[in-house]
Amino acid sequence: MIIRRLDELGADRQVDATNWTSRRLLLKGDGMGFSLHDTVIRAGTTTEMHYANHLEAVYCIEGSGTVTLKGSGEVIPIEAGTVYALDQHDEHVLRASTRMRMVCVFNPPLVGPEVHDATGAYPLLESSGAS
Ligand code: 9YT
Repeated sequence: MIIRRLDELGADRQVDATNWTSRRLLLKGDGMGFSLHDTVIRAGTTTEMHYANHLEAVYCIEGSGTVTLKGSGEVIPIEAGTVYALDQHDEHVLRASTRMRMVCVFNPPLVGPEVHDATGAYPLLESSGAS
């Protein structure tokens, strides 16, 4: 069994981007077949994402904002208790009205250091590169 606590995560499991901080509780190396993140989105930010290489489910546990689907233009309100699952690799824009805290699951799992590329995707990495 793996036990991991948010307040005990090392720097190698925390990724800071301009709009968010992702605490990566479970990664590919943990062997679960998915990665599990506790992610804080900064208030007032707009983030364009397109996870072409991954499926992601996002469960909002704090705060509120919207997700806009780039294809249809549909605007979906997100608040604590809402999950959205990007089952079509949906290109989308997340707008955080307040600080938001999200539990995110990625399949295939992230390996550790991934940040968005210019298209809003994460690359498919085989390992974190750490020795
Ligand atoms: C909600 C969302 O996708 N935010 C970007 C960060 C990502 N979820 C992560 O790596 O934790």
